Amino acid sequence: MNTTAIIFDLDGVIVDTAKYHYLAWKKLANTLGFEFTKEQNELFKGVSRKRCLEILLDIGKVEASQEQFDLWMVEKNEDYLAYIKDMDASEILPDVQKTLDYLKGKKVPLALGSASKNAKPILEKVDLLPYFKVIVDGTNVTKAKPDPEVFLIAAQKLNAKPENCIVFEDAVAGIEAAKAAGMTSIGIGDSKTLTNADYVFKDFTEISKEFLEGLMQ
Ligand code: B16
Ligand code: MG
Repeated sequence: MNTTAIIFDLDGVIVDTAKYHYLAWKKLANTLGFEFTKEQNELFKGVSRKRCLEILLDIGKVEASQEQFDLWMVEKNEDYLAYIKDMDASEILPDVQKTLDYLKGKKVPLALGSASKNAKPILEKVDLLPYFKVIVDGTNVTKAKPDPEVFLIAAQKLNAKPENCIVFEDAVAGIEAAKAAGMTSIGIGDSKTLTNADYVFKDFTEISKEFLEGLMQ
């Protein structure tokens, strides 16, 4: 395979922001009078903010007008932004920077493909913005993962054929999106959850230089 581009998801791959999303959703659920568990939060990974709120309200069996729905979306995001306010490079997940440095050294073009509308400020906070030639995030897409749109736009912007792209993803919806785009998918997380991925690693500490080199042959 001749790899011409590598696309990274953000939340759960580069930084562990899932815990902050969880705290913000849990706060809203508790305000509305119900519990929201870490297990339920798994359903929210890689899923757009709007879809997350729809699922949350289903869990709590809460009905809302469009106006109320929009207010809760804003409230959740404000809480999330407060949690990530002081985020810095210490929150980059293990060996991610090492992997980015290695790929940069090999001159492989890198893209970010995230569902988050907060992706750019997060990359700025953790000082990783300069690594990415292209950023495609929740502000650029109309269809959320598992739709392949986010990854296809990234490939197009990098002038790469989808079959020559590799996607690092932690979410089931993200792996499905990569598959639907016709790209090679590498799951970061639990192999029992990410069963559709072409490869799965617990985290980047498990990914060897030899494996990365093999991908680029
Ligand atoms: P925001 P990713 C996703 O990011 C998160 O996994 C998901 O939990 C979140 O709801 C979504 O971004 C939207 O985030 O509210 O910041 O726009 O994993 O695709 O990088
Ligand atoms: Mg993710």
